[in-house]
Amino acid sequence: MGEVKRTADPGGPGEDAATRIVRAVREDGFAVAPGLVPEPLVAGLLRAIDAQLDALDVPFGENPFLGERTRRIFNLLARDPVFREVPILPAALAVVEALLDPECLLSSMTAIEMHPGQAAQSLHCDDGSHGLPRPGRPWGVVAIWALSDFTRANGGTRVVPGSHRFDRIPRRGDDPETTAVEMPAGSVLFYDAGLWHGGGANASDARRLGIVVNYCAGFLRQEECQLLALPREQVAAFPSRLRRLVGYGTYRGLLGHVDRQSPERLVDPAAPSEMVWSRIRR
Ligand SMILES: O=C(O)CCC(=O)C(=O)O
Repeated sequence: MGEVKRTADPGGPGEDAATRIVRAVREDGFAVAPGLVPEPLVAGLLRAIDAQLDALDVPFGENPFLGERTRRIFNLLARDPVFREVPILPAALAVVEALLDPECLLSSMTAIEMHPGQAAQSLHCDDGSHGLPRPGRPWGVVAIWALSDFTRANGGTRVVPGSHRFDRIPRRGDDPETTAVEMPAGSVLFYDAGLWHGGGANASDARRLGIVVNYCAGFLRQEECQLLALPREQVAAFPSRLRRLVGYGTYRGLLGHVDRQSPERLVDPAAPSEMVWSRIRR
């Protein structure tokens, strides 16, 4: 499968935080950025998630993968305006754009509340559905926002360092050595979507809460079809960057166009719309 590295690289002298994270994700497949999420935002997200868990009466998952002691809220952007801040937090988006490119998409965004007694999730890759050759360039980057502390005891995400370089996705019965990611609330775990990983087991007496923010290359299909999942009036109120992240933009001025214009024009007639055709010379 390939050589396994044990730890994320601590970074060289003089590197800024984003460069260090990008380098570690490229080399090790993952990296943790502590203190990336401002405390008031952590508090606002916790309030909104708890309100939605109640309002939607979210049940536990129906299988071991979703987690029989875990509750998930999908399509977060439709639920509360506070979630709009998450995919575009500049310090996090800079890392994602450096690893993918600035025309990447938000693939899905899910709140995960893991209760005591949750068993470990099976190892998997988040780009496993594409069937693209591997190893290769990153097709997706995932940012897990810790809204509570993540520890080995409460189910901190298990990763297989270096496994984004393996030539296949995990199979039933694979049992490689894993590292439990430990990080305080307010940290973000970034990983290459090709990394073997899974939620840990929660053997503590408290819940583990986070948001999984999954980005993909701009020419791939998103996990959540946000063009349909998000009411158009909501999208019209999004900042332009967020509109384009959910799909109201084009890739290289071509993929995703509507009548030769950027789909952002459907929610904002003044949106920029430089298309590939204007660049073609006679
Ligand atoms: O909760 C985690 O730590 C990881 C969750 C995950 O990888 C998934 O549900 O696909």
